[in-house]
Amino acid sequence: MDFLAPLKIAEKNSGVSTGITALPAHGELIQSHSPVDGKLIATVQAADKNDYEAVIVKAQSAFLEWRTWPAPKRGEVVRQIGEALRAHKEPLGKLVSYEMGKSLQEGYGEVQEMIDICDFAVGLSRQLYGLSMHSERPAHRMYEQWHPLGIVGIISAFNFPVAVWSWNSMLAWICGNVCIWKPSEKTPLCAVACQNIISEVFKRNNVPDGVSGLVTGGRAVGEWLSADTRVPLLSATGSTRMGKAVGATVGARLGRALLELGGNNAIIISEHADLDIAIRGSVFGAVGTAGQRCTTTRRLIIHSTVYDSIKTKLVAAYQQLSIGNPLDENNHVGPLIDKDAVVGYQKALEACKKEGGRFIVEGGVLDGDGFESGCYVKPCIAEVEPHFNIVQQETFAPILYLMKYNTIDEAIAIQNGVPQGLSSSIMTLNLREAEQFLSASGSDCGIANVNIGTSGAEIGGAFGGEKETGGGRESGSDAWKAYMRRQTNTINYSTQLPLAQGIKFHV
Ligand code: UN1
Repeated sequence: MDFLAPLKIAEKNSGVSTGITALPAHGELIQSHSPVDGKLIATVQAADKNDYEAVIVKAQSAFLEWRTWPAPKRGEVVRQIGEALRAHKEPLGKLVSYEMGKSLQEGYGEVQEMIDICDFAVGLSRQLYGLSMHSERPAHRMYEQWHPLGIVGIISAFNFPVAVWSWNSMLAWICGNVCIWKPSEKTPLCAVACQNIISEVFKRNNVPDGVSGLVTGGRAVGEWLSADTRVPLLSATGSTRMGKAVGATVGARLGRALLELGGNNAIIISEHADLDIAIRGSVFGAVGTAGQRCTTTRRLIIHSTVYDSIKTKLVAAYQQLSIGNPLDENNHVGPLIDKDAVVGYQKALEACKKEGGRFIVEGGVLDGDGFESGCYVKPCIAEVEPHFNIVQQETFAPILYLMKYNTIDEAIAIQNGVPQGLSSSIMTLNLREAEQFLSASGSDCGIANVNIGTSGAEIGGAFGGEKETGGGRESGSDAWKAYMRRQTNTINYSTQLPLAQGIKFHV
């Protein structure tokens, strides 16, 4: 593969590193097979408990130095990482596409998202502002400042194998933290490639070795990070089931968890919608990344007066979709990540039919030429009732559920009537209903859009959601505050010791 060499991916790779140095690894051997063609890309040796310890110890000592670097100087290192990512955008985007299975355009888009967060973090490195307050006591000054936490653990998912790590690590670094990354064991080569790219930058800048730890592995590594009191913050992206386990373990030790979990995102299509925008937004939202984004559009809540016309247009649009090798830019939809995901998709189709769902675009697994990996499935559409069990769940596959509404209040209630709360949209040109959707009595999600689909958020906003989505916020706005500890400082420069609240105390 032409894109492996510039990323320094060998046939056998260590999945353990301290940022500059790849350490010998002693855990299981992970074979990374591409869902695109089923071929073995390369192997990665995972971390065992001793390897994990070595990375933690190195991270602890690196933190002692890294936290003393001025934040803008740390930002300068992140600026150079952004430059290195620009230089590697093509091979890294291709690797993302080949190892994970998303379309090449989306692979490039993911690397672009990394570059964008680098730029954002560079600016932020000069803006880690605290407030200053007026003290109630004379000749006293009161202010707050933000300090780094220490080791930030990052558990990332297969579906955004590089971008979500960078949202966390770039912010964590400019804040003065060191990071330890457990990538998905389904996409370990993307992680090795990122380590290889940044290690050059770190070396050039004399960054202490240990600032960017990598501990590849499965569930056990996640459990070590969750239980480890040396890891004050653990940021985890993945299923709600995983998040509940991580949240419970981190909570039991009173650590901080930043959780970005499942979504069950809906678009409300009003009778006042621009139907062309509504269709395009819905189709990209539902089939982009083969339905494997946490922001994927899973439900369309359609006004009864436009329901039939939307249905006809959707069926026509789905007929135009070409499914196949995602590295071929003529294809819209690539494979699911693996055969387990295909089984999950099939089970969801069965469950939907059993509950009375009617498929207007049939699903199915593709076989034959070009589909040898067994991971390609047909994007499909079912008419359902909002309360169906299967409609309440997140299935990581391109299955779109249609349902009808009559009043905007009813549409919002359906939209909110699921356990998850990540992303949501309304398609409407009507100002009143748009504002109602965005109001406190509107969408209960972390992201609420108007005339835009549910996926494809920009890095500048805080990203995350409510309810079973976990409540964390990553990426833009003031999400950086989650990676720091706040300290309130009061300084007395008077010759007295007045007490707050006017308390008198004489000895
Ligand atoms: C995810 O699926 O975990 O908003 C992240 C989006 C992307 C990020 C998705 N920017 O769809």
